[in-house]
Amino acid sequence: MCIFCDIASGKIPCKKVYENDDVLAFHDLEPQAPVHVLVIPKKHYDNILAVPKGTNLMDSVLEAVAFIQKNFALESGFRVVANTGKDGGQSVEHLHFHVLGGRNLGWPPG
Ligand code: D5M
Repeated sequence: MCIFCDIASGKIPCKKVYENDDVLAFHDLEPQAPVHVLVIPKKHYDNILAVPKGTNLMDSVLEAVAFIQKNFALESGFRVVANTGKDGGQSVEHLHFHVLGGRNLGWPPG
C-alpha cells in the first residue's frame, strides 16, 4: 500500500493544485512554509533514482512547478526539494517534489 498512489488514483482525497497526464500537485498536510505543495508522478517510483532513463517525467514536473510559481505568486523565489532515503529525510517512498515558498527560506537546511 502506498499513500501517494492512493492519492493519485483518487482513493484518498487531497487539496489538488494542478494535474496533467503524468503528475499531480497538492497541498502538503504538514506545511513547512506559507506555500508547500507536493508534486508527485501518478506512476509509482520509490525515489528520484528509480525513474528509468529516457522517461520524460521531468517535463511534466517542471510544468507543475511553473504553474505553482505563477499561481502562488512566488516570483521572489522558491525551493524544490526531493528528499531521498533515510538520511535525506524521505518519509513517503513514492517520489515527490516539495515546492516551498512564501517566506525567506534558510540555508543550509536542517
Ligand atoms: O515528505 C512527505 C510529505 O508528505 C510530508 O511533508 C507530509 C506529506 N504528506 C503525508 N501524507 C499526506 C497526505 N495524505 N496529503 C498531503 N501530504 C501528505 P518526505 O520528503 O517523504 O518527508
